[in-house]
Amino acid sequence: MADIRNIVILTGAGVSAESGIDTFRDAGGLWEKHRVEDVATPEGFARNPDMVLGFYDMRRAAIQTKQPNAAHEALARLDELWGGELLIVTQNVDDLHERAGARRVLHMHGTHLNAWCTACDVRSPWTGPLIDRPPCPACGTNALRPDVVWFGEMPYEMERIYASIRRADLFVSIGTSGAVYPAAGFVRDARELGVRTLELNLERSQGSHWFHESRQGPATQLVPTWVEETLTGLGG
Ligand code: BV8
Repeated sequence: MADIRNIVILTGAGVSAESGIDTFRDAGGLWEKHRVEDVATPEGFARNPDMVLGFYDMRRAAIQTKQPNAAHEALARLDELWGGELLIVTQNVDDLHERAGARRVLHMHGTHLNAWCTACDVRSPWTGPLIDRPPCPACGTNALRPDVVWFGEMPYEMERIYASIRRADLFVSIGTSGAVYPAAGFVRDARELGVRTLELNLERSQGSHWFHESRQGPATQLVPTWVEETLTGLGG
């Protein structure tokens, strides 16, 4: 453990599941109720913008009624106390990491709490609905879309993510199925760079074989334990 200084943590929907936010692929998950192609692609948005805006309005309203859980809180504590480099790369579009107090957070798939104007390209903080086509706060045009990365679109800050993985001593993946790229490929990139890799997930993910160690269980149990180990220098 002594030689671990720089840490990259990838989180997915599983870290917010115990806060009552639906995951995508688990039983009763979002993709059981909605066709990905219809609600999370630029083509789906062009075909039926009301369906897509309604889908994200529902989720944007829902996350504002949820609270961070013990996993978010433990990661915020690690962020506060860790003297080395640390970056929480989240695939989640909720703000629970930040509401728990984490600061070194990067949303590679965007956030529910911004609206993105397709006319002037400005991203504005947003908590209300978009389905009634409100004007852009910057240019007044009625061309706002959710600030999330849809399938076929380039995730955000990829260079910053790869640079952090190149400098990392430890890569930890929490609550993600490893089903969606490029995020699902980070563990392999890290492994090939000689970085130590650890998975904390309810069940083994699709990329589980790439991890040096894989622990199964709920994030609210696994994450506080791992953070304690890491802060007391006992972790692996
Ligand atoms: C792109 C935002 C070009 C929107 C999302 C290579 C091979 C094959 C396909 C591709 C490839 N490269 C690109 C593709 C295409 C595609 C892709 O990967 N398709 C898949 C389906 C095969 N990727 C893209 O289109 C990406 N863009 O590639 O651009 C490019 C190419 C190269 C380099 C750069 C760019 C864009 C993808 C982003 C799409 N947007 N979300 C929204 O939120 O609505 S993806 C969305 O699903 C999430 O953000 C996340 O990324 C992904 C997976 O979800 P998870 O978070 O993992 O959730 P899931 O439900 O799947 O799993 C939950 C896990 O938690 C489970 O393992 C479960 O066991 C665990 N769990 C549950 N409860 C708990 C728990 N764990 C602990 N505790 C608990 N309590």
